[in-house]
Amino acid sequence: MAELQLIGVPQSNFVWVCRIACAEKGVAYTLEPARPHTPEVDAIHPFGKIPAMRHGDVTLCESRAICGYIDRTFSGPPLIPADPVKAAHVEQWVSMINTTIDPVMVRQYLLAYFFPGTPDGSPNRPQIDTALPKMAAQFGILERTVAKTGYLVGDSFTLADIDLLPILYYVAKLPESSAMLDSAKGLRAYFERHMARPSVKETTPPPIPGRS
Ligand SMILES: N[C@@H](CCC(=O)N[C@@H](CS)C(=O)NCC(=O)O)C(=O)O
Repeated sequence: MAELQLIGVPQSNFVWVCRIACAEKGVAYTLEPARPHTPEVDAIHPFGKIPAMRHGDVTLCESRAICGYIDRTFSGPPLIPADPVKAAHVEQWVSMINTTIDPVMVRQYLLAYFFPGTPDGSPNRPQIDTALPKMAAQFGILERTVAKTGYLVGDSFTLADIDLLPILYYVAKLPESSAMLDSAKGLRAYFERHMARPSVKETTPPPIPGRS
């Protein structure tokens, strides 16, 4: 079978999600560390975003589609449970993480530190301050959810957890969000426990050049 190629810089939380998925399934892959809106990416993603994927004649974009393909194509532990209710709950969380949590914690808050767009390069305070109350609410929801079993869904590690961990990894490095994570003791324990999984440890990206 052709080798799977993931395309995208490893620091992207969505590229990291796909790499954890491969590691969980034991799937070999190569990583082409292309930035968004470069020819390799634009050839696959109509909006030039990362990750993209090649596997023989198959090309795909969007982390959810890529992880679904990896889950169905390769053997290894399922990333999405066979049980229809649990599978729907995983979809529900992946959707909420991608459409509600990532836009606040990564696009709004994290990028206000890493790519602030301010004249002197200092953190974009108005953008950070707007994100903080929304993040506090999201930390509370996540804390209550993982309190039940130590996972977002059911009692096993799924694509929902895979989707969340890279986001928590990044926000744990920044002041306000790391304080929020410390206050959410169950979520902090969830984070530490799952960050120690080999699939997560071995795919942890190097720092963003010049930014951490
Ligand atoms: N829904 C997409 C989001 C991908 C995404 O936003 N990737 C970022 C990097 S983390 C990107 O390519 N940004 C460039 C852009 O939005 O133009 C997925 O799940 O793959």
